[in-house]
Amino acid sequence: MTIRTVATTPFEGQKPGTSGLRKKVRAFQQPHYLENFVQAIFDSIGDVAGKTLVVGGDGRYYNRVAIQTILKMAAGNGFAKVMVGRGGILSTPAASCVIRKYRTFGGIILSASHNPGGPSEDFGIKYNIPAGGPAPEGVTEAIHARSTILREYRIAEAADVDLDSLGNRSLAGMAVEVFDPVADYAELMRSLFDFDAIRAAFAGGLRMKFDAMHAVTGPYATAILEGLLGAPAGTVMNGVPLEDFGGGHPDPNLVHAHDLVEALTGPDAPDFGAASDGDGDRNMVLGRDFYVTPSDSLAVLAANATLCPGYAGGLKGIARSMPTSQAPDRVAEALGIPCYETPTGWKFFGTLLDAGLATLCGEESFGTGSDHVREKDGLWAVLMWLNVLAARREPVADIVRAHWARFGRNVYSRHDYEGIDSAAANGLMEHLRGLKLVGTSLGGSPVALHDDFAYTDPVDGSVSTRQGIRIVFSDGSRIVYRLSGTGTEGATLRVYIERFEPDPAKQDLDPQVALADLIGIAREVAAIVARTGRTEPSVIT
Ligand code: G16
Repeated sequence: MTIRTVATTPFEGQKPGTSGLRKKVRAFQQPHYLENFVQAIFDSIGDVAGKTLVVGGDGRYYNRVAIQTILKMAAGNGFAKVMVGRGGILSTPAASCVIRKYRTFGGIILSASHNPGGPSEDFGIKYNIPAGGPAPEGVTEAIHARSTILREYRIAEAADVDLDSLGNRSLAGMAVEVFDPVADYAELMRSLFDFDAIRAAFAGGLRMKFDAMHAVTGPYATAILEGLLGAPAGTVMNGVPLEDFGGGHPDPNLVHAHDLVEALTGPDAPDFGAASDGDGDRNMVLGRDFYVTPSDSLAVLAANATLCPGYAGGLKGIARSMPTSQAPDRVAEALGIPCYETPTGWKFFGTLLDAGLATLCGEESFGTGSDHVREKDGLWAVLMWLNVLAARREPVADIVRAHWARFGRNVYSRHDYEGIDSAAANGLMEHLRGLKLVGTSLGGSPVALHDDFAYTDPVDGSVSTRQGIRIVFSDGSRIVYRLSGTGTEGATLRVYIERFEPDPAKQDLDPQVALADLIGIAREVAAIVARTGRTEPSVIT
């Protein structure tokens, strides 16, 4: 066995964003680029000798190449064992599940999530800690710092490992276990939800479509929905994972999951529709002719959680990211439990879940999850909805409308301006930071709060600043501005708009109509048209 120490020089910009390092495939294909980052991870996470690591990804282009490199580097750095999903496949929540179940020294997940895949598209890599969640900022900062001074990496000289058949093999003295990526995850889901009731609902005629978008959830959804739960064949659409996601954009929203939206439209449409993203951590939920916003989905699931066996004992708390609507806060208040407001990024939920302060978490960016793993979990959210539907036997739209009637509706929309010039985007944010709005009125509404959101983690005391500009009006309506931390080209401006509507007679309005005045204010205050040259958002959700 030969371990080579290879001389290298640092690359600029190996700084993880909202969730890991995401770049174009061609950036990762540069000689030493991936190796440098992997070595920076191994150098930053403590003594790896004799430890076990989990590795897997969403199956996108470059997944297999990267995994072979990571395996050889794990051997070169002294890991005792690496567990790899068959075919190099592991959804992000399944990776979290396996890391926790087998108490490994964390894992490396290869994904650029909802971003497109293929030779000219995106790739990504992140390290998840032994608790199963994305590395917190302290760790990602250490990895970045290490990447700027790295001079060499260690790699075993060995043949590629067969990733396509289950079993144990050896690579330069290190054990490699190729395992079924679905089995442990399916078992965990079975422990949380009433599979008998859901099976009975399907047998009784509940009709569903799940759009896997040619991404990683295909095998999971097929095995669980069509296999264990007996949904008819064909319930899962686009179920075969492809390296380029079939040329699509595996982002489960109203724009990119248009096949599903079409399938759920009209009087003969199925009762329930759902989609997941590239790596299986996001979800979108639809009823017949009805879209459930991610914020409402979290609120409805929280209010109905005790219908599910895994949550029958009640919730300890709810956590949501700051730009997520305040609908979950109302449920928490009614349940007499705390609701935490964190910055955008699932990594901020980890400490709350570990400390037992929160049970359910969610984000407006199509992320919902619980303390069962330390990632958001697309299929978990779909199964929780199915459990609620099986228990309540009402249409999705009726359940959500009844929720609004009880708690009030937080009418909500997000406007994304994608691929804008980075300097213009930074200028726009600086402009917003510099305004003095408290005490003034915008469009006749007094501004009660105007700040750049900062967060102090209640568990470990760590502080995160500059997490989004908030303009909150005296009636509680909000406009929030952030720049995305997950893109790979230019900048994406996200504008989040929200107003509370307690009157059931007014709750059924189209959010774009109900929020029109706030949307106008949001554009004017930030001078979006003048600063970005965009007259309309690229995506509205
Ligand atoms: C990641 C994070 C999420 C975050 C989302 C959007 O999701 O895990 O917590 O909400 O990015 O981030 P941004 O608004 O900065 O683009 P994913 O699904 O891409 O891993």
